[in-house]
Amino acid sequence: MNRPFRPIAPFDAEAGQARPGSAARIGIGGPVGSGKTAIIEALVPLFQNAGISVAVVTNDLVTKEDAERLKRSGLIDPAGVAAVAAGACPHTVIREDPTLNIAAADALEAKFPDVDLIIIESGGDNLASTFSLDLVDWWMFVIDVAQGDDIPRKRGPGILQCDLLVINKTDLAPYVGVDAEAILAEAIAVRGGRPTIACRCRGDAENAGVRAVAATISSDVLFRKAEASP
Ligand SMILES: Nc1nc2c(ncn2[C@@H]2O[C@H](COP(=O)(O)OP(=O)(O)OP(=O)(O)O)[C@@H](O)[C@H]2O)c(=O)[nH]1
Ligand SMILES: [Mg+2]
Repeated sequence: MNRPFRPIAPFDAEAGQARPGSAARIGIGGPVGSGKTAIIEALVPLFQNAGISVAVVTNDLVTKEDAERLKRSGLIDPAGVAAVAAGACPHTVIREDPTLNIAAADALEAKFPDVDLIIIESGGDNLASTFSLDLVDWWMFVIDVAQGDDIPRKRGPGILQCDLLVINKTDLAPYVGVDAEAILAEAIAVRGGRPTIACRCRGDAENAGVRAVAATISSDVLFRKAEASP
């Protein structure tokens, strides 16, 4: 199996190495309720079926709600899920001082040395939210169509700087008077053509959007060839 290459990693002088193992670390940020956990729930089985082992760190403000949800889901070994309670602005612990999240990811990797991919979900935040590259190698930002079709136009560092922008809940577009294709086109334009995917976690038996997200992670982060992708 190809081992992921980690281009950016915190340096640990005492251990003499950057991190305990070689898992790739990716972030998922985005506004409250945009579907970050739902996308993780859809991604995990795709990766597992492709032989890519996954662990997850969730961030909530003062609870462990998302971690408990994933542990109960039956989709993933509950021991492979860790929770960080941010306690303050969610971006503080994924950007300004990601120590808690680095420690949580390190602990998961120490427990599961063969894990391939660690997904770190930020607590729901605003459009200015970004990840420190001390914490993750790559990060995606999730918005949804029901938040307003002007969201891409409003730009914001989350939308502009992420490695992949995901526009979720396209199934809801007709109910909120939004043209999903127009949002996608505008998002691609404001991002200068950088990766942007529309998806839905409900009502698509083919799961096409989430599969495209998994394929992007597989090629851009795990450096797998298309035929070895989820
Ligand atoms: N209709 C529809 N509902 C969705 C979709 N994705 C997520 N949801 C629903 O949206 C709600 C929020 O989803 P979550 O996955 O909890 O969102 P989140 O971004 O993780 O939320 P926080 O962690 O609280 O910021 C839930 O009720 C999901 O079932 C989608 O594609 N379509
Ligand atoms: Mg969540």
